Amino acid sequence: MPAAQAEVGLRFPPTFWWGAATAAYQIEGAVTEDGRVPSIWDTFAARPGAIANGDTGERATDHYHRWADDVALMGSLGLNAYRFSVAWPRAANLDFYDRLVDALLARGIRPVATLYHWDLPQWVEDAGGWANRDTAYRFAEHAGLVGARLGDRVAMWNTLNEPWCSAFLGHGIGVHAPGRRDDPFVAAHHLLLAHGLAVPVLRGASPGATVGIALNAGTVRPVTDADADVDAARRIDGLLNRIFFDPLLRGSYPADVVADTSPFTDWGFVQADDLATISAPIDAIGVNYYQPDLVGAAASPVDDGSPYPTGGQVVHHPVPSPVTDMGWPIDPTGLRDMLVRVTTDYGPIPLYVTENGAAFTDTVVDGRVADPARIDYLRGHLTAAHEAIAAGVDLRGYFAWSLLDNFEWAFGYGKRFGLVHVDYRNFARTPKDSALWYRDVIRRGGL
Ligand code: PNW
Repeated sequence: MPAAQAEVGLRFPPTFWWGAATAAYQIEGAVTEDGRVPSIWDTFAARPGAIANGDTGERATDHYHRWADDVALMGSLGLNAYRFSVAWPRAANLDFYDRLVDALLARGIRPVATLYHWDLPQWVEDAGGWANRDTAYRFAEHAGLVGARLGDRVAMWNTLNEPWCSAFLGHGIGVHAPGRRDDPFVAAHHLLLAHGLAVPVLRGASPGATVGIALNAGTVRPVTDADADVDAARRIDGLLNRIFFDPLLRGSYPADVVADTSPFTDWGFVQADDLATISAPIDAIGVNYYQPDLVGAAASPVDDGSPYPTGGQVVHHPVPSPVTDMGWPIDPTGLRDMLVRVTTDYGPIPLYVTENGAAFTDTVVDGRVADPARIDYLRGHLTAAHEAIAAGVDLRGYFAWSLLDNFEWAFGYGKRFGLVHVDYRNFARTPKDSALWYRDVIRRGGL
């Protein structure tokens, strides 16, 4: 029986957005072409030891030159949405994105644009970067520029991708660009302010579009139900989830987070009207989910190199599940629980899974990539997403991370998240078995 007529056990809504996601620096390459200026990731990648194997985004997957083939590939997989990011360093010439958006629409693929997926122009960093409040205003100007060019065609905007990573990895432990160890809380606040300032700008430029933000939300569980472990989970949940969800959707920072973090920051950077700006109404939240977190109280203060500033009071426990090539535990219940929790605590608000996926060591054998573990990962997480819908979550779409194998930040090209394999010697694309499986899921509208 052809796949299209196969039984569908778990049917998704007919309006569901079936997508895949990428980010500019991870796929484009062409870092000196058409007026692109350097970003903090070019600078960071040039720092000895910053990136595994000395990799950089200089050529990446060469998508900047192969975009038309890549859009054709998306069409052949049946995607009806594609989430990409617009490189701020390309602000001087947005022709590439103009053509990309037209090509997507010509194939019936909704363009979903992220305005900041971590590639801050180096000139903005040199003026203080996210530690400087002015950067939020520079970002709103950038949003206006991109909105004016693409706003008539983009279906959904994500202002920022994962401000948690920018703040806590970029400014906390310094494993992401710009590699600073200063105050992640001031960076987080200025990122949120940037988002809030951009929302009305995008609404003006793109009246029909959905406007939102993509957060790396996660489920944080206590290792036992002892009070101290439950309190450790509260702290980490505060530093991962509520520090973003509360200002965005409730207009205030959580009091417990402000209290917990008083040894590290004084929050004096929050100005009178900021929270009103940050909580500008949005249409949807994008959630990027990879793994749950299991935490407990530390018997005595430990420094485990964690990005969460807790003064060493929390320990992260291994989750008893199989892991991906990143060492990240595979636990789809964390996705379901997170979607339900966001809806219960902050909703009802339309949600999109804007990223979900797994790295495995994939190789091409006779023109084929067998990646059954990725199929299991995707099936498990789509099942969890379906459970969330059944529980009343207004989930509107799902974007696999990633369309292509790509530059996995500090891990370089060694970690392959793609549905499509990239051979970095000649940039050949080979859809993995998971891509073909996903195509069939999309055709059937379910699992
Ligand atoms: C996300 N963490 O990054 C990003 O949005 C993607 O660009 C990236 O390729 C993908 O997930 C896979 O890593 C994250 O340490 C990086 O918790 C690190 C973390 C979370 C998300």
